[in-house]
This record gives sequence, structure tokens and C-alpha cells, in this order.
Amino acid sequence: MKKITVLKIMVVLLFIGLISCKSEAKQVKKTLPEKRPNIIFMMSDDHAYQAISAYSNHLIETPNIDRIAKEGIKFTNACVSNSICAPSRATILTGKHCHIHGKVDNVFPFDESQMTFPQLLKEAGYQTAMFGKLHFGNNPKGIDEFKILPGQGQYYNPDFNTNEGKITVEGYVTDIIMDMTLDWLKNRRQEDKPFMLFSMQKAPHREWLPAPRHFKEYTKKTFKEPETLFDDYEGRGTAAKTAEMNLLTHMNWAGDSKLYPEMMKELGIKDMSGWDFEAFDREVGRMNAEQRAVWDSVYKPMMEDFKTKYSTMSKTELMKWRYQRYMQDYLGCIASVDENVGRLLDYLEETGLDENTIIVYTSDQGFYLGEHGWFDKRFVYDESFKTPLLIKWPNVITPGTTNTEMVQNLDFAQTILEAAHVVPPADMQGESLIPLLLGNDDEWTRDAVYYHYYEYPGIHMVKRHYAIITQDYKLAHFYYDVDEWELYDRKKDPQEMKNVINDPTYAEVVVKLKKQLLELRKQYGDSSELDQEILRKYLEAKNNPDIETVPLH
Ligand code: SGN
Ligand code: CA
Repeated sequence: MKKITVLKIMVVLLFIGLISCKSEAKQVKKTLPEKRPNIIFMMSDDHAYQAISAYSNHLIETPNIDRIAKEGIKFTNACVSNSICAPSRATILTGKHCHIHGKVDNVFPFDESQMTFPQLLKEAGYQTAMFGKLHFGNNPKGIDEFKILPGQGQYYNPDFNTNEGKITVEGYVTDIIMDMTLDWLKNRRQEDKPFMLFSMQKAPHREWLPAPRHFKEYTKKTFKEPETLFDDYEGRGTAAKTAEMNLLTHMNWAGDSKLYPEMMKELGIKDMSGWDFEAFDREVGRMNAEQRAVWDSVYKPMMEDFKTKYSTMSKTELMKWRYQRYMQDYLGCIASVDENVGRLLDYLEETGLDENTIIVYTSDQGFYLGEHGWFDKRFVYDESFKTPLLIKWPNVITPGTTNTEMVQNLDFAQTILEAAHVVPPADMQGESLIPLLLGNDDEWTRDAVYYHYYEYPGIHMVKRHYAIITQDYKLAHFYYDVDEWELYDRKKDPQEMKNVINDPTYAEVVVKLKKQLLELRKQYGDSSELDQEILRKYLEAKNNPDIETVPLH
């Protein structure tokens, strides 16, 4: 045969081979392994994705949390349905939107009649345990063994509610929660059952207090400022302008910036919240003599130095100083979260337990790290709306996968149940992420998510709003106190600096999204009547001390 003919034949064969490979890949869908996996659900409180190096390393390196991303999947568009603590947790446990499970804000108690996914896992034969911060106002249901922080919990020498009553443990909260997690794995895990283990950190929640071993290192660091630190909220709506979460004007001096109360007195500074001293005493006041000595050796000279400069500092300088102070403490907290994630991953690897264990790392919502001049969360804008989500599952998830779909905390319950071969109840409102974990991405059809924030009037004064979010746009309705719509072009304006609701170029987009939003509200069972009813109850409770609510502290 001539050389040229052989070559032709080879090309044709190669082509046929390629086609058959492709159609085969289409046919062979990955399925769940038969053996039921163990599940470890790690969640930190207020851990912004900007502070995880798998997402961005402009602030801190988190090598251990990153291991989960490297060995599993990283979701870059994971979000919450209501950016605040207890509502997010209730949504995670029930797989339902807040207006259905009742925990619309941090104030009202959780509806105890709601089914939570750990109850179903327990019924299906899973051993269940929970350590750390639940912040729910209730003890968890369906949990064999728990040690949870009451309310917001404390950073130093914290109290815990357990199955056997209240205990106090000496040490730093993040280390203690991981000690409890490891102790359970080592000593009380039943080998004949799969397990569902919750390990939920309090850090880095306000007031952002690091472990004593990190005081020195982190207070010496200087961090990159966000581009929008000096945002004047021009081009946004009333809600952004009236929110009380600005680093310069709304942070507490003692509790947040850690200025000693007596120095505040000397300088004649008062906190807007009126908490001046209480906030400092609540945490720093709990330290034992040893912890306090390390604190004073680092924070006192830093504050003495500030005291000498304060009266000559401009507003810009003060803002910069407060931003650095904030980041030093917040990221100091993240350092110990990351170290402790490493302890857990090491243990699982050493024992081989990692082989059949799903590991989830997430936060109850995002957080502002100075973007728009803010701290805290609540808004549907990206830094608080999006949340980190990393999942590792050996032999199921392809290591190093990045996924950009709009997945939500609403989806976690159904995902975990399906992974455990339990059929989720029909009234859950999320969508299982299993197709995305298996790599069967074409089975995923969601193109928009729904959001609703309620806690107003209240701390930080973020107005009530609901919203629809697609990959391209975000349309929000601030409906109480004002009646304002906002539209952001997510592709052109990722920092959400310009509300384009009245820009004629977007007229068609607005009509389409308003219609889709109405449909979503209907689909999920939300409505204006319900909004008014919830608001009425909230205002009534605010004005009537006899109505039972869960205080924030
Ligand atoms: C506390 C914080 C607030 C925070 C709420 C809710 N103040 O009240 O800044 O927004 O909790 O947080 S603090 O100075 O007392 O810490 S949440 O995580 O529980 O939703
Ligand atoms: Ca939170």
C-alpha cells in the first residue's frame, strides 16, 4: 500500500474512534457508589470567600481549606437565600425557604415541627453528632450527641450545652470545637454505622477574637484595601445609604477595634451602639490570667500608640486604621480555623477514613471585608449573598473541579440525603447537587435563585428586600420603608456600583426579570400578603416585650 493511503486510513480510523468515544461518554453517566458515605459538614460563622485562598489569596493563605478544593469541587457561585445566621442554618437543615420554616430572622424562634435532614439520616441508620455553633435558639433534632455553644457563644473558655447539661471548657473556642470533633471520631464512633458529623465553628464571627498564639503575628500585618473601601453609595438606592455597617462610623471602638475602655474615656470616644465597655468585657473580660497577659502584651502597646495619634488623624486615616485593625483580628481568626481544618483532614487521611467520607466546608453566609466600606452581611449584594462551598468525595468528585452554577444553601439537605441513599421529602424546595458532584452537569437546569431578607428595623438597619438572581443580573425590591427596585448587571459591573433600573437599555431585562421573580415567588409559596403578615408580627414583637423572641445575645 502506498504511504499516503495508509495515512488516510489512519485518519479515518482515528476520526471514528473519536466519535465513538464521545457518544460513549454521553451514554455512561456516573452514578452514586453503593456504599453509603460518612458525611462531615464543616461550617464557620461569617467566613467570607474573600478570606479563603482557594477563592482568592489577596488577604490570607488557607492551605488546609484549600486541600478540600484541590481534592474535590469548588463552587464559585454558591449563595444563600437569606444572608443571616439563624435563617441560613434553618434553611440548611430543612431544605426550605425562610417563609416556610418560619425562621425568617435571628429574632423569632424556629418552628419545632419542621423536619430536619439529620432526623431522616438518623432514622436511616446513621450515627449523628454535632459540635460547635448552631445558633438556633433550640437544641438540634436527630442528633445522638451534641455539644453546642449557647446563642452566639464565647471565644475564650466557652460554655457548651450538651446532652448531659452545661459545661465550660478552658481554651480557645476554635481549637475546642475541633478537639470535640476529633475526640468523637476517635472514641465514640460506631464502626458498624455510617456517620453524619457537624463541626461548626463560631469563628470568625464578630467581635473577631483570634487565638492568643496569633495575636502577635496578625497585629503586625498590613492588608490590601478593597477598591470600594471609601464607597459613598452614589448610584445605589436608599438601603445602601442608610445601612449601619460602615467601618468608620458604625463599628464599636472597644468591642470591634479593641480600644481599651479606659482609653476611650480618656479620648472622649463613645460607641454609637452605646455598648462601649460591655462588648469588650464580654469577650476580653472572660480570658484567664495567662490569656489576658498575652493579650495585654500585644494589644496594649498598639492601643497606647494609637492613643497618641488619634487626635491628629483625618477621617481617611481613621478609616484605614480601622480597616487594618478589623482585618488583623478577622484573619487571625481564620488562621486558627484553617489550622484546625488541617488537624481533621490529617486524622481522616492517617486512618483511611477519608476514603468513604464526604467533606463539606462552607459558611452560613458571606461577609463584607471592607468592600463598600462595610462589615457584616444581610444584603443581596455579592459579598454577603455568595458563600464559600467546597466539597470533597474521593472516587466520586473529580479532584480540582470548579463549578460556576448557582447553587444555594437551600440545596444542601437534599444533596446530603441523596448521597446517603435517603429519598428527600417532597416538600423540600432545593435541588440536589449530586449531578454536579458526579460531573453530570447537563442534568442541572436551574437558571435563577430567589432571595429574601427580613430583619428590619433592627441591628445594622438593612431594609427588607427580596430578589431574583441570574448569572447575568440581580433584580431586588426593597419593599418596606421605601418602595425601590435595583438592577445590577453582574457581568459588566461585578462590584455592583451602579443601579441600572432606570437605564432604558435594560427596560426589556427589567420586564422579563420582574415576571420571572413573580413566578419564583409563586413557585416557592412567597407573596406580598405573607411579607405583610411577617412584618406585622415582627413590629408587634418589637413593641411588646411579652412576646417570646430569641435575643441576639
Ligand atoms: C451580633 C453582632 C452583629 C451581627 C449579629 C447577627 N453584633 O448582634 O454585628 O450582625 O450578631 O449575626 S456583636 O457586636 O454583638 O457581635 S449572626 O451571625 O448571628 O447573624
Ligand atoms: Ca453568621
